Amino acid sequence: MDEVKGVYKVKDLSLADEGLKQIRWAESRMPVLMALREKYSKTKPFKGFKIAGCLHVTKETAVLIKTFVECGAEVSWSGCNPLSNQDTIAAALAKQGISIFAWNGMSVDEFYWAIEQTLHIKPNLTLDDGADLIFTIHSKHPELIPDIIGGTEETTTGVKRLRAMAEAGALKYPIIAVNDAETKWDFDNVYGTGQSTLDGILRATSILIAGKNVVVAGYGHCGKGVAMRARGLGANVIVTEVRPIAALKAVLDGFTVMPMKEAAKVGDIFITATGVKDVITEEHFKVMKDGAIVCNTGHYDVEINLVQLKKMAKSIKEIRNNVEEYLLKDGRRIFVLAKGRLVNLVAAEGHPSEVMDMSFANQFMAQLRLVELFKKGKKLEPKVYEIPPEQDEEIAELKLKTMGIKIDKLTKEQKAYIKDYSAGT
Ligand code: RBV
Repeated sequence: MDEVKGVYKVKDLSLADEGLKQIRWAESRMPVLMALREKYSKTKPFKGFKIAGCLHVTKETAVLIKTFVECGAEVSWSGCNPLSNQDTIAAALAKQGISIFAWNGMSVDEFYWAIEQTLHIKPNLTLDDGADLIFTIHSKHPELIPDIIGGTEETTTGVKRLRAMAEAGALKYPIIAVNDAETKWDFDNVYGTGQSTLDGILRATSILIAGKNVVVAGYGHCGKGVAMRARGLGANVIVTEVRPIAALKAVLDGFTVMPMKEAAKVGDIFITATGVKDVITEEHFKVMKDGAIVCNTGHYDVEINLVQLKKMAKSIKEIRNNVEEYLLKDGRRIFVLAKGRLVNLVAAEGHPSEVMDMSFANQFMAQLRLVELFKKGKKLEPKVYEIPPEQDEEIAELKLKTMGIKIDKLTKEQKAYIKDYSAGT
């Protein structure tokens, strides 16, 4: 482990060169965020502001961190999942003088220790993925709250947690729900999760997907993306749901829908994407086929009940990187990927850079908005706020521009027509 107390703690600083190469690669695929970097590095709007961040330490996150730094911010960072940090990236960031506390394979205690370290800068802004940083501040360091002007949240699970906190009157500073931007959730959650989840399964197992029964639990944005990509590789996709509307959507999208109890008997690969706990439990493990593969792509490792599976197992052994074989007392084997944590970030590299380009452009703009409001003396109530629609449109427009795609514009007459409620047949 390489450490300078209070500044960084990473696995191995000598991995920095490899990390730098990966960051450069991501930069070349993230033109929107790079355009924002170029624009705001001139005026440095974040000068004098300190950001504590808690988000997967990946090459894309490094591009975001460097953008904040080049635009004047002081940053301190930790990962938002014990198994998703890339040691090469953490080393590259530490080497460039960024305060970072992250390594792959942290224990849960180390995970919270790392969050605590990032608070030493006494942040004015927080950036979360899953709300663990915000929650730590509220529960253990309320003395920091008066200096915090606001925060942003990256993911569905975090936004849900924060809305619950706000409803209970427990949220003490304003949060912008980056996840809920159209240019985040309609892309990152669908195409990002879809591709990277299959990527994680393939890197971990190297199996053939064609012809397999792939069970996708949850047909929200993430589940939809996963189902779509599994079908693209030739799988028979079965969806399980609890919400009637989502189930209907899955049916009309051409997927088979059935309860998990039924799906458990026929599935070859199970992927949970629900944000809810106990989606796959003992009753399902009991009827699974020998050789079934289970994994999760939801934010927390609660969707597959591994405590119960452990109790059913005679032995557990790692048979490949990120693949654990649970040999059950009745002789069947169940293979668990990435210890039930986000398979796309643990076994692969997370969402592709092109899609994180929009998510992180939203993060950057949302943080900038908090700073600009603060500079204007405007104080936001401690609530969860949406991204303004103009920001969404601007990011989509920029993204299209970088892709060289032009679109039509409404004429004056068309604009008037849209507003004219008297116009019928
Ligand atoms: N996510 N980040 C990456 N490559 O940095 N990949 C996925 C990356 C984010 C994504 O935005 C999602 O909302 C969150 O991780 C789930 O923790």
